[in-house]
Amino acid sequence: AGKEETETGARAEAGTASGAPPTLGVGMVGYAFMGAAHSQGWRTAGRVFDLPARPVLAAVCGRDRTAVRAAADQHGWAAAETDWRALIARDDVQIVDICTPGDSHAEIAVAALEAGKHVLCEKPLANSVAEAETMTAAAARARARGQVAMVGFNYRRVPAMMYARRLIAEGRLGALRHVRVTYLQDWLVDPEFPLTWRLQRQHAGSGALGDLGAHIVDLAQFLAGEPLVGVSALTETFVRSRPLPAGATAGLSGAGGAEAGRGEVTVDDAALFTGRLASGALASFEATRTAAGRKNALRVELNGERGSLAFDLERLNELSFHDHTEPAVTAGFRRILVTEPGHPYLEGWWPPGHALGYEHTFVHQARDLVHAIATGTDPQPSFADGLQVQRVLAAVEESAEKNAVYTPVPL
Ligand code: SOE
Repeated sequence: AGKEETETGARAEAGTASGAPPTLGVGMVGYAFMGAAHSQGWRTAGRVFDLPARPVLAAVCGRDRTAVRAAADQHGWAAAETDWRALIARDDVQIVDICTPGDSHAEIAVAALEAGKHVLCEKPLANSVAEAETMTAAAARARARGQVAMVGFNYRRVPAMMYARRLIAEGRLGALRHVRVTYLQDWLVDPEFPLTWRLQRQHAGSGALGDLGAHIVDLAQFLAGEPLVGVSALTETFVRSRPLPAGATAGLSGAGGAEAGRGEVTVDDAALFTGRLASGALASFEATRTAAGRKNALRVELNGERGSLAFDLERLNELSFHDHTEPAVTAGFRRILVTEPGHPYLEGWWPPGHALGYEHTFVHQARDLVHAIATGTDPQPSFADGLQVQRVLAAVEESAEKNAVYTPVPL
């Protein structure tokens, strides 16, 4: 098939004479935990949803030739590259998907956008506000040329979260009073867990704050439909030195080796903060990787003058809704099973009650990005949204550093 211009101007492979949709070649940088999750998304989106263009897993990139080849075979990528610049330069790549640690996001994203590619970048968008500003400026210039850039805040794409946003936008909660969000994990409880890149400021930017706090800040602003305008924070690093990794580490696992020595943890283990939304609603946030027994506990509750909504990622097919306009004697939280064809994203999946999971959020993310590219619309969340989250994270760190603590007067 020859090449043709998509509506946005980026090149896509033309469809076949049989009427098959054109293809969009994806080039992914990084292939660890997030890379595996994104691969699932790209592999599946075109098979489940009726898309205007079909994603093709063109090439994956990583520095270790043997490992990246193995990852390509495991996850279904046609080719493997060891230099991200070579990946960006490929003619069969129209979307560059960045799944690397935060310290390389800015350089890769800006280069890909300048090279005329669409970009999907894992969260948090960058390691600093300055980097996020540079990326957002590059995305704005690229937008004028018809390219799009999206941040991978995948939890927006849990059907129950998207449906919650719909209910809030329809006014079912009325004016918001409280937004309460927590994201608790426990993989850093063990003080002997090794010093992987997620524990080093130069690679990760921050700790639980950027890793988990970024998600809950994005969700709070997305669900409420308004930005945070002020924050007040506490952060803590409970375990200040950890064993250096013995050998390769991947995802949230890895072993430390006594012989390798120890290194300093340069990021937070936990962040706790309050915030005020533009409307005056009050928000509270807790992000930690040291909450024993909590594996991936992202919980959200919103209370408005007409009702409340509650969600728990560990039961992600459910949304609790209380309609405060109903008679008090029958009102109360009820469970909505978000698996109906009329719920967001469910049109492509299983019959009602046949539940979805974590990986489906990445399928939905791929679906939405392909739609944005094909229709020439701004993808959500955009780099500008990612920059707004980055500014909140920076404000949280600044507040925590200033540490304005008031000691109760002893009786
Ligand atoms: C690790 O804490 C992590 O993988 C995050 O980096 C992801 O963004 C989150 O979705 C799951 O946990």
